[in-house]
Amino acid sequence: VVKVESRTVDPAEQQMLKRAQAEGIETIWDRADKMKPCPIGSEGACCRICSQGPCRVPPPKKAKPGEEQKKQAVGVCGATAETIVARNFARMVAAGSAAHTDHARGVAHLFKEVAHGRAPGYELKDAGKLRAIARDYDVPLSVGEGDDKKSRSKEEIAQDLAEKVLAEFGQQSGELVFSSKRAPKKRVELWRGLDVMPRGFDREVVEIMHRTHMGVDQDYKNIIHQCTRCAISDGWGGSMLATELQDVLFGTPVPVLGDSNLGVLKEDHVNVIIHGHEPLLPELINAASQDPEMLEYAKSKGAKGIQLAGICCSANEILMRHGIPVAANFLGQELAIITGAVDAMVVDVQCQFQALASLVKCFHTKLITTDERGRIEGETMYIPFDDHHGPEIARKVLKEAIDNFPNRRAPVIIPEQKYPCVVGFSMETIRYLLGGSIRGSYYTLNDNIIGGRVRGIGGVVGCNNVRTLHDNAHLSMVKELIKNDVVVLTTGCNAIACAKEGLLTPEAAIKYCGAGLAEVCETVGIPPVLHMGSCVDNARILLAAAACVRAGGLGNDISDLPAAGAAPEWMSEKAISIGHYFVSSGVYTIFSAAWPTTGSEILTDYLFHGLESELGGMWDFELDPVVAAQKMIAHIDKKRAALGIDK
Ligand code: NFS
Ligand code: SF4
Repeated sequence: VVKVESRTVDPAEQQMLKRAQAEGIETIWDRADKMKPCPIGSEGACCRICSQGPCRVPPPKKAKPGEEQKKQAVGVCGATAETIVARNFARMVAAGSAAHTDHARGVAHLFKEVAHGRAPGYELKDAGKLRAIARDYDVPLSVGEGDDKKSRSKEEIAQDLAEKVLAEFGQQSGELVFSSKRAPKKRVELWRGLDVMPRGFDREVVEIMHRTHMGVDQDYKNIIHQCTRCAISDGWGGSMLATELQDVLFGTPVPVLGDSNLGVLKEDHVNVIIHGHEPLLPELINAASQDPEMLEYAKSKGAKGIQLAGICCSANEILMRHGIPVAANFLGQELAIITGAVDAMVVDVQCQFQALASLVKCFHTKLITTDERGRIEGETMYIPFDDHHGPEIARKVLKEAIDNFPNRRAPVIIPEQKYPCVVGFSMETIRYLLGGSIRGSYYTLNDNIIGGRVRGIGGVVGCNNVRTLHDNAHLSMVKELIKNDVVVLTTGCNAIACAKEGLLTPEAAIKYCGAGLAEVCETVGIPPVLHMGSCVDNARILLAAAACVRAGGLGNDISDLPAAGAAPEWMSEKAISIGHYFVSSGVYTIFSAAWPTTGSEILTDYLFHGLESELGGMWDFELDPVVAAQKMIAHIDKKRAALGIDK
């Protein structure tokens, strides 16, 4: 029997893994043990884009002294390792960007329907943010002149804005609005000079697919060039749009207290897990769960109430807007079901194991898919969401969960671990908390960085990866950073790992931080690790970085900031797109767990070193998360020295 401690550092999840072992239930760790990854594929050195292959071009063995060094093989068509590896990397960027942008598309469609009053259950909650976005998109906020000047209603503004936003998906030329207006001036000029300003969301993804088709772009630098344009269209486009429009519809997050880990489930309540990425339906499920009629219905089935809990990025969305507890991150999705306490798991898109469908058959749990793009063979039920019948659909989903409460069969075992967390640090909240009252900007944060109390900023984000000890890299890296006075901005599954460890509380500052950062956290009353949301909310980190630049004192571009980014347990294609837009924005970005381009030394060297002279940011890879953190700190110190604030 495998020791559960070798699989996850989380004691609640270890308990569930023990149960799985005892009852012969298979989890992702068991499947990973059985599945040996293909070494050539993991280096990216395998091409299967045409039927003359697959062609394998692994790096040749190093020649022994006196022997002639063998050349690296090329594909049947002559494609070099550089081309093949770059193509594979590019397709990851395309898929990741497509996921974020297609998420934005759904939000934009809903936004339009809300603006026209055709989407019951929703409203335009944040009028201030609506106007700010409208200004960027040149949508007039008023009509008439002089004495006749009249402000336009929220709905009128939103209707115009929706058209402009939706047009950007199919836009063929020109520039995306956020990319050109929200990035620092110097960055935009750099991008224009390099000809990497994105033209339209869909176009950039399609172009990667075309260029990486057999026999098209066979110059690795040119392939990466298009990766840069596509990644910018994600970070400073699709992801940012998803985040901003969600804020308009559901509210911009402000600090809120929540709970984390499997102990948030309640034996005597109907437990509904919200798992996936798009908060459109979860927002309404939350509203429905507070409906007295629904509560009565739950009681009629013998439950004391309804407990919602999240997994993955939907968890982050509803946690930071409503304080709904988070049960687990990516690798905990099966373990939640293994409690035997989950009456329904509601999924939409992204990061959902197909294995859930067979796992729920060992328990009473209903697996409810809700998105036409994300069906799972063997799902218990499909209740498709649509913009026009949201509240009805949310009630239907909830009713299915309640009806299932009396069907629990396996003994319910809920781990007791449950930790509080303070979340909801949107770019605006950080500005409010760490901004000077006079300047109303990020000046106080900058001032603390210049003064050295805060050494720099670390963005630590991203997935879990079953090939690494679950949550270990996240936690070791974050602790190393805050110990060295680097304030951490977090999203995604890293944020959930930190929540479960108690790092998202102001008290964590005294326990884990260096003296300088601890003092700042204590004065302001914030945790040293600031939860900024889901993975599309990495756009909030970009906006925070742009705000730091604008506040002054730390150079003129994001690449001047003492800042670094990381995804210590990444696994998804989305993570590669995110990483590449951080690099394209001028950030030193380091990944752990695995690196997908080792099949070409030349290409890897270009990503790790060559890009710096073009973009000011570059990729890096380091397996050991503490060493990776030290490399981030070294980069931060390099930037401090360049700014002359070395001490
Ligand atoms: Ni990001 Fe969110 Fe988690 Fe990774 Fe998946 S949930 S969008 S992809 S695994 S952080
Ligand atoms: Fe092989 Fe070239 Fe076809 Fe790729 S495109 S599979 S390298 S022949």
